[in-house]
Amino acid sequence: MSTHDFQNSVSNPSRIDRNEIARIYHSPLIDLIGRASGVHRAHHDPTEVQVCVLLSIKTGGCPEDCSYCSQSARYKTPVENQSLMDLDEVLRAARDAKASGATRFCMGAAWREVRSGPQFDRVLEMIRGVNDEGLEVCCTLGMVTPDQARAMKEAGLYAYNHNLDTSAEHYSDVIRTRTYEDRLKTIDAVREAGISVCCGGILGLGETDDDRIDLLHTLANLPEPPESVPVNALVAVEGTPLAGSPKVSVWSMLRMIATARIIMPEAMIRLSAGRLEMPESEQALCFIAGANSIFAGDKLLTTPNPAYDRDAAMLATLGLNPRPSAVAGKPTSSVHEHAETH
Ligand code: SAM
Ligand code: DTB
Ligand code: SF4
Repeated sequence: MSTHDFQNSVSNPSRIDRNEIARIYHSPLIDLIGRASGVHRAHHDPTEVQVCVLLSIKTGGCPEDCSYCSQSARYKTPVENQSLMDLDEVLRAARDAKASGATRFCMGAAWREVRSGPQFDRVLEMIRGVNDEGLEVCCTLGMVTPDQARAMKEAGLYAYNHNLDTSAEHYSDVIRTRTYEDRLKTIDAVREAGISVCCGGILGLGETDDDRIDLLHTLANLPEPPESVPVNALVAVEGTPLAGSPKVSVWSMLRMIATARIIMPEAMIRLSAGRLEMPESEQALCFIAGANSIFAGDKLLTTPNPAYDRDAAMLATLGLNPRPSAVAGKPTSSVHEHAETH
């Protein structure tokens, strides 16, 4: 790493001042992207992206009222409820994901919180099975207790996703059935259990720049910054209170991604929901600004995502290679190889 690159990153990212974040966030976009790109290159291989696959293992009927979500039982959306999937079906999906070049497999459930019992035991079996495939296994199941987090760690869980979504102040405009504090408690339980933390947010919830800066400030000042920070653009779903919201501009995504990259230089920054609406040129800018992961496959949890082959072609065009799994003995087959077989 050159001295110049090092000076461009924030020296102590775990205690970073809000004014400093605001200054970075509001700097001229062209400078912001350039600086973020330098930090990215100093801390990561800029030609590498991690390819993750999502699977909704329990869909819809959620008691929470998150105003962006297709799976809340409170809104009439096009999503069909589905009870917890069978172990075999999940393992089949994980093997398919691995064969397609993904190295991280994330299982999502439309639960407010995990309840210990037969369903949680089945999820623990899923974690064991996916881990045995040499994939980084991630779950997002709502709130968990310290004991549940430890049980998941023991079963082989690599990461847990639990987003803060927006600022503490704006949170109650978006979600009323739980608090920011609830969210932070789960993140704490996950961290204490020794599980890698995946925590980020969504743009397009009617938040201001100050809300975005507050979210970044909270993330970077967690006792340990998250290893993974998903940046989602709202997918406006019919029937939810946020249906009809304006599309998030690429410039907002770039400011968010670039600032996150500068203040959390080691994290994986995931260009998550919203890619279907983004031309490849816009996605390329996000990778230049420091994003280094995507969700692949034609479905996220319930909403559409670019087709697999389209992403493979985009990565090949940009000269981006899928990053090997952190848990596998050897790298899985690459997206490029897969693309060439089509
Ligand atoms: N129920 C669990 C929870 O809320 O933590 C896990 C599943 S939830 C669907 C996972 C994350 O997906 C949410 O925290 C939110 O950040 C993101 N998400 C959900 N719906 C979205 C949408 N319509 N657009 C963008 N991101 C969304
Ligand atoms: C995250 O931040 N984004 C992913 C993953 N974590 C679980 C989920 C996006 C969901 C988008 C809406 C849907 O498909 O239902
Ligand atoms: Fe439920 Fe999670 Fe959707 Fe909120 S985001 S309604 S907790 S599935």
